[in-house]
Amino acid sequence: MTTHLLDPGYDRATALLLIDVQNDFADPGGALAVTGGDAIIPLLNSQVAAAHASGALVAYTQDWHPASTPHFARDGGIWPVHCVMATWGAELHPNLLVDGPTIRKGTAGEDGYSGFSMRDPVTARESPTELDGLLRAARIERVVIAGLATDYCVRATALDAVRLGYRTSVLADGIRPVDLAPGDGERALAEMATAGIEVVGQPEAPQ
Ligand code: VGL
Ligand code: ZN
Repeated sequence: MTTHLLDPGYDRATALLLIDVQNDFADPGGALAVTGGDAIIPLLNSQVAAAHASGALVAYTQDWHPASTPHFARDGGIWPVHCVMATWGAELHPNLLVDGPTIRKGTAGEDGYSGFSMRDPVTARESPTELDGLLRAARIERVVIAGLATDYCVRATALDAVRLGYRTSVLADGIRPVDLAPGDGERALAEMATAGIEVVGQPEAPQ
């Protein structure tokens, strides 16, 4: 049995944000399967339990696209068709412990990767999701982020969280990269650390 003792310090002012743990990313048969995406789920579930035990909020995001959007390669973007709203691929992975609100992004065809904001692919206008309002209403000051994928939605959500004034941690063992280019995941982690995000569980680089 594997035990997960990672304790990032949950309390009532902290929210655990689990990003896009959906079939299309986390299931090996998903349309945009992230290597090892399902392997993080036991750790995520133990984090959900630890967060709830300490009175922390747990919230989930879903990438939630219309069937046709400039986000998809066939409509001018870069991605295979994935997470089309109300399909199997868009559902949260069945092994994930879901106990908290879910925020959907991309709903009107927007392109943003962050759980906090969406970007109109034609006008480039940014608009917020409900996530910031939800966290402010719960008096959250700190967020702990894990999920998929390191180099896209985890990165964008974490960078937005810092900009919005939250103390922000990312669980290094609870994320996996798409790695469209080799090293994208590592570069995203370095960028997050530079932005003031605490990377929890990351072994120190050898001196
Ligand atoms: C994501 C690529 C396309 C993500 C979403 O959740 O990281 N990546 N859409
Ligand atoms: Zn997407």
